[in-house]
Parts: sequence; structure tokens; C-alpha cells
Amino acid sequence: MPAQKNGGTLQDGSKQNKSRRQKSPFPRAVILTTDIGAEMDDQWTLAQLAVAPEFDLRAIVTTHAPSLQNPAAETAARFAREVLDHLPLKKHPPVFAGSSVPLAERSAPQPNRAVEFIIEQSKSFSSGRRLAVLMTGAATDVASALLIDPTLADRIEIVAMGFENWEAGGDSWNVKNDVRAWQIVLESRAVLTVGDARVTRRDLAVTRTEARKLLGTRGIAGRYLADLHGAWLDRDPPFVEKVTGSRDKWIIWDSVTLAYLLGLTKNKTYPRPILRDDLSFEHSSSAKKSATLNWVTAINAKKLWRHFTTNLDRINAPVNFNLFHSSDNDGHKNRSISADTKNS
Ligand SMILES: [Ca+2]
Repeated sequence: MPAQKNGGTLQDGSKQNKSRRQKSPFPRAVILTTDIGAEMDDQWTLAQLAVAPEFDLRAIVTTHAPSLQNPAAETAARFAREVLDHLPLKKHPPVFAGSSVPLAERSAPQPNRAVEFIIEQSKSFSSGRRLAVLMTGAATDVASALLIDPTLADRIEIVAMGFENWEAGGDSWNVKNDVRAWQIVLESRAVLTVGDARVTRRDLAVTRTEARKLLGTRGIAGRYLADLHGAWLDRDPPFVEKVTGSRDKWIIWDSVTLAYLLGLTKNKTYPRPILRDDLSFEHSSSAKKSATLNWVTAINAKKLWRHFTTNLDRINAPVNFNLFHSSDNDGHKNRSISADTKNS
């Protein structure tokens, strides 16, 4: 599919960015930060990440969101464990509840075990081999980690779902839920990629029928995930229609982060903007020229969903699949990566 052209005066500062994504070898170490339970997309993203042989999911850090019952991060942690309990994995990654509230001040981190874990895990990584940190909820814990240890920025690559679009910025959820934290992230030196609401709304909308067809017959995990999608559509149809234009589809927003790491997106590189308190971007010409960020402009949804279903099928029938596809029988780390999921 064609990359969406980003218009106007900013085009001069952009360039096509096929090569910038870190070409770290698989399996790639990843920490997922998520406000899981707020909608239903986080559950799909977590499940796909956990079953993918391309990733070594080191931990799940749960974040706050206004719709999660207090304490929000603890509530989200229960949703994360519920997803893991539906997956036939040999080993579950640890789940850490992060902060249940946004940062109170720009200069004051909110330490917790999740923040400590991010910093600790990062220590065996470097600027040439970065730990991937996916931000699919509020940025609070990542920002706290960056405030406590600014050198963390040299060892992580952040991939985030957030903002309405590149030109204006703006946001209705992840960024809005802790603007200060996002300001810290943007001001840091961490390699950063953003998948916004505009591109995910266009490329990652899934209808009820599509969800059932993709996942409904794929074991306990598949049925559970398809049912979550259906239940979300039924929960508040006018809201669903307001967001998507239809009562029959919802957007799997957060999986844009996964798509990026799998090489299933088109991206552009831009000078890093300044985030104002009202969530708008200031595209300042005086900003440091070296500071950039990657912006996702298109997502190959067909390949992304095929990656999901292929891996669900494999974990549901591990013996047959491994005999057929791989010469080794050691399930998780050494599984062969199918041709579909190699970078395109
Ligand atoms: Ca989310």
C-alpha cells in the first residue's frame, strides 16, 4: 500500500526511512508498557508479542488510564495476566504494575519496581544494540526511568502508539494521560518511533467478521481474543461508531508498534518536535538538527495478521508444526521464523 504523504512545509525536513529501523537480530528483547484493559487492542498486541518467535518478551509493565479501576496499574496487571493465562506458553514473562498516576512534576520521577526493572534490563544493551520498549499506554514509567537514569536513552529504542498525526500532534488518550511524561520522552536522546491514530485508524481497523475469521477458531487464546473484540463492539455502539465510522469495527491501535518492529511499516524521519502542554506540536527550526524521530506512514495489516495467526496455530499445535517446519525441537527460542515474517 502507498505511504501516506505528509504535506506542506515539513516535507523538506523528511526523508524516506527504510533503513533507519534498527536491524537487531531476532529474537529481539522487548519490554511492553501497556494500559491493558482500557480497551481491547492491548490484549491483541500482548498476545501477538508473546507468541512471536521474533521477540524475547522480557516483561510487561502496566500503566494507568482514566478508565481503569483504581489503582489503575494493578487493574491493568490483572488484565495482562488474564491474557497470559489464555496462552499455552512454556514460560510467562513477569508482569510489573507501574505507576497508577501521572507524573506530578516534570523533574520528579515516580520510582517503582517496574521503573527499576526497565533500568536494570537496559544495562546489558548499548547504542548499537538497543532494548526495545513499546509504549502502548501512558509514558509515565518510561519517563521516570529516563529521569532517574538519563543514560538509559542510549540503550533503548522506544516504539509508541500515540498522537493524532504528525502535522499537529494532538492526542485523545496515551499522550493526554501523561503529557509531562511524553515531553520527557521527546526531549531524551532515545531512538523513537511513533505510530499515530490516523495511520492505525486507516490500516488496523478490524470488523467483527474479520476478528472471528482471524482468531475465532484458533484455540482457547484465539476465541478469547475474538470475543474481547466482539464484547468491545457491543459495549457502547455509538462510541464505536463515533471513533471508527461504523458500529461493526474497532481499531487494534497498539499493534502498530509490533508491526514496526517486524518491518511491516513504512516510515519517515522528521526533526523531533517540541510537545506543548496543550498536546500540539511546535515544529521549531531552531531545534537540534541531530534530534529526529521516525513516524509510521503505512502498515501492512495483511502480513501483520498473518504473522499473528501463523504463530497462534503453531503454539496450538506445537509438535506437528515443529516437526514440519524446524529441524530442532526446542520450542520457544529456536523456532524457525517463517518466510512471511521476515522483513519485507
Ligand atoms: Ca493501549
